Amino acid sequence: MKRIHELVRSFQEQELLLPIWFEEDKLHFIDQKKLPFESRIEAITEVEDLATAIKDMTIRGSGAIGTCGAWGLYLAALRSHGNPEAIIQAGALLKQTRPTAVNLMKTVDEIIGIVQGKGSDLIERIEQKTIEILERQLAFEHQLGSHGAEMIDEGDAILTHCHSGALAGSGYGGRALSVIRKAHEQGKNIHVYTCETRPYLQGARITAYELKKFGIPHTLLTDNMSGYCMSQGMVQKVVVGSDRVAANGDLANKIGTYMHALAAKANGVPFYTATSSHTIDLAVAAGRDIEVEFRDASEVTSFQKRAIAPEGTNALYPSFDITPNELISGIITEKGVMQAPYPSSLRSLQSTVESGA
Ligand code: RUB
Repeated sequence: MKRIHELVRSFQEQELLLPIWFEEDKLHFIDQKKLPFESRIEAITEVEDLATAIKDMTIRGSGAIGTCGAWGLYLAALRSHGNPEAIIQAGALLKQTRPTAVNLMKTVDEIIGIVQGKGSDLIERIEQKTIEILERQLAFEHQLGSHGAEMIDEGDAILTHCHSGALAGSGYGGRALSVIRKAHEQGKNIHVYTCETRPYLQGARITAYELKKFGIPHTLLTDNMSGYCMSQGMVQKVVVGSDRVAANGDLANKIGTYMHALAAKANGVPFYTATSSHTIDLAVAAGRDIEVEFRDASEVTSFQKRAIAPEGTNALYPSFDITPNELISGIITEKGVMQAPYPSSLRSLQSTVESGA
């Protein structure tokens, strides 16, 4: 039987950029708000601190917060000596942190689904489930990366938005950057345009940081430059992540994604989302039913605590937008690239996943 510390050691031996891991009885994670200027590692022992870190975006990205569901409940199991009520409460707390990304909800539900009995046996079962989830998520990154890389041609310039990379996932390349990293590893000569992503600048701070680390040529754009670049024939593909995909293929992703999808459609540039079957939520019929997180307006009127607008300026911060399915050329998953009509392709993907085929 594999133990958590063996899993962490094996992850650390691979070329991974882990967003979160367990060591010496503490959960460790990289403070993504400080990147790339500081590589600060936080170490915590309470699930409440993990919930705060997710809420304030110290740890972020739909895949990474999905694995936080598993890590958080493993921590809760240890701290409570396997008390089912405490574990269920911890799950409820984590699920309240960020509403749009579905992976966190699914991972918490998966673990809560095995909470019966109590004591050391329960801790051990949660440890095994955590290992299963973490290994599966990492395998997805390699699989979807390989399927997505088939969509990338020699010489392509690929535009991406926000940060759908290793630190937003399980350490290889998350979703969009798994596609890009695999294409690069295959020797394809590619270039990436990374959009800065106002107001948190995940694209400028974290995507650029990872692309530099992986040695992938890239250029930073502000979000409002994508239409111009596409109209000039500078971009051959758009690849972004997604926080939730509805049953009809509409997707929720970082605010600004919809704008890039419209520009891509107008300029004949294929627009893909790289994701996993875990992010597809068949319980939600269409994008309009996805809850979009609204964050505090102060995150728009200031940057790194410095005001950028006159005091008292009203601002709005919908953190995600919805890209309708008709703008999407393909949904890249660990099982292959799903094509329109999405209601049927996503349903058959889900039955393949459920049957374990
Ligand atoms: C949103 C973000 C990405 C998604 C999708 O993050 O970075 O849009 O998470 O990418 P946040 P992925 O609001 O947490 O910064 O599918 O790889 O998670």
